[in-house]
Amino acid sequence: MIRSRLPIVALSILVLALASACEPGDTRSAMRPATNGSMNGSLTALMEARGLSEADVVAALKTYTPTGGRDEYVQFASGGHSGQVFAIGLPSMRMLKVIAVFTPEPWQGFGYGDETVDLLDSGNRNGKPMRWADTHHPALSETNGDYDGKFLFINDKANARVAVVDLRDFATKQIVTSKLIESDHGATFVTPNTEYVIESAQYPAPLGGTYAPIEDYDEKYRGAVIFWKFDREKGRIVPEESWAIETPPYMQDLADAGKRASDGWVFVNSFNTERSWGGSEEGNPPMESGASQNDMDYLHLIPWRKAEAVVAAGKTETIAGMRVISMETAVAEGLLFFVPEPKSPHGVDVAPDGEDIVVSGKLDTHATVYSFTKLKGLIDQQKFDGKDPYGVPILPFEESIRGQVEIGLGPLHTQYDADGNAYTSVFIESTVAKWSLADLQVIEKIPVHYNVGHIAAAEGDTVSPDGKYLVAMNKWAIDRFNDVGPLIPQNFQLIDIAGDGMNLLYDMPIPGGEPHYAQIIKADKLAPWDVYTPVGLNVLTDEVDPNAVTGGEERIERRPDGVHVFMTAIRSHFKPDVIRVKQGERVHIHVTNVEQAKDATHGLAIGSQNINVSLEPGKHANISFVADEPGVFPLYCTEFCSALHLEMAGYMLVEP
Ligand code: RUQ
Ligand code: CUA
Repeated sequence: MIRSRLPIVALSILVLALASACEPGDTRSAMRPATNGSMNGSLTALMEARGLSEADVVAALKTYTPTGGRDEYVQFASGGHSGQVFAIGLPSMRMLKVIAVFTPEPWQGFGYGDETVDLLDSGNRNGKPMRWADTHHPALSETNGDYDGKFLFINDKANARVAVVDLRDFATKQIVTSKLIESDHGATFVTPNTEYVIESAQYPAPLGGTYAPIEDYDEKYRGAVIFWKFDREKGRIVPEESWAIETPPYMQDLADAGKRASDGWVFVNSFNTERSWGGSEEGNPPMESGASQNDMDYLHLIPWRKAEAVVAAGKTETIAGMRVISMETAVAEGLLFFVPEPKSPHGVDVAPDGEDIVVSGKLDTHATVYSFTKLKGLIDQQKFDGKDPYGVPILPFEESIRGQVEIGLGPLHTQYDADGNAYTSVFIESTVAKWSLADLQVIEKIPVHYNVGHIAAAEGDTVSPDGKYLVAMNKWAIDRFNDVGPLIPQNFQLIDIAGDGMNLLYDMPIPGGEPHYAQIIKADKLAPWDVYTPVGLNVLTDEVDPNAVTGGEERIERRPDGVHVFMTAIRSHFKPDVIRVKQGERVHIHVTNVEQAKDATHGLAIGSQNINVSLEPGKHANISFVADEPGVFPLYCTEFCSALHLEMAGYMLVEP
């Protein structure tokens, strides 16, 4: 990249100006080391000692966040096959939280003994516990096409699941899955008022989890796009009100919901319209070449409001408990159209006005810009260029597009800013290209390190993007960080897009799974709780738990179904702190953290029982297990909550 060569004097003035901008009463400035009056000299010496250029110092000043300072944006990034979601502050690039979603996360007590085990089990498939996921695309809930900061959705590509995270406590509340499909990728994407969460299949399979020989691929294998109905009041997906559309056995890829001009439509791109299914040892081309023969695949266009009416009219069949509009019905009712998209496309990104729809081909050098007005006009006039083998009408390519942008080798994903620019990641080139939506010309490119997948700009896929920052989510990080062995971190690169040029500000290693997509929300749109109120809240039902315990009510009761321990946690004791049971008895611990002080979290761990719950202030948890081994099992608090934290302990005695 081209480094800006600010004169050092100007830089020093900038530093001094920033330093003196703090009010005298600012506690943060009081905590900072005093300047010695020769800032110029010391800054130069420091730069020399650390080998920093002026551009480095400018980047540092733009990202450094003093102690106690807050970030302007929060980025939610998928955690790839860690199964989690990462919350990261921007511009500091500080990791704020790993949100446990599909994978047990001990420090959150997620998946060890309490109702979070049931939550994880609700995502089981074929009765098998699923304790990992491949999370790809987070979606913030939207109101009128803008992030509203209330909920976050995330998919699991490997096991076709969708989770709901409540942003009041940054905690997972629900996992849904349908046996209709076996994997997903076009997930999660929301309609502009979060009426639906979209999950489309990736790898075709017989719908409903049945068997069919792979030679019957064309006839029996199918894709589907699921529209999960979201109930904002309850903060939950309602599976009974959800439905799906059957699609041909192409590999449906990413999706996006129309907005503004294209509100009411959903776009799903696809590859492998060749319907290659591999079989390299059986005389077939391997999947990678079999699936990239055609010059064009199909962008799928679905008018979801119209489809919703067809579902309401009962024109569906039920497969694996899901109401499904068959392909035949979809074609007859005008619910599915194709338009060709070049070549091995990946991703479809609707521009803020909803009029432009951008698709890039991994094996093409262009970004193709479709015009929604043109697409809609062709559909209204029934002007088709034939049908695919399943009878789905195909719109003429040339008449559907506004133009193509010559981007470079391997364009992938596109985001937008506030000034009518688009940004496209260019995988093979390892660059991000900025281009103008108005004249479809590339303005500038910035190199990134290396093999960028998705990019995320601040509110960059809403109706009103902010610009300012863009994060390149790079797949490789070969020479970026201290070596840690052959498995190395992912690399997020923060890019300043506020001015005319793009400037690289910061590299952040992601020590987790490979994040695919992220969304970046203005931090002041988030209003997370400080503590759970009222005390005794069950954080999965959002209600005071019927077994919540208040101070003075602690007790142990023997009931036909086992020993019930009603326990409170408060600095620095559990009450009761001795639990006596007989071998083989079922133990139910109902424990409430009765504190309301911010950050006064306790944990309850019981040795050798695989029990470990996190009790944030006000939270109630129910733990149930069989004390099947006799012995003496210490229990203790896992959070260093006070000076007497080590004393916050007790015993479970299991008498033979
Ligand atoms: S996809 S970059 Cu799910 Cu683009 Cu991975
Ligand atoms: Cu409570 Cu440590």
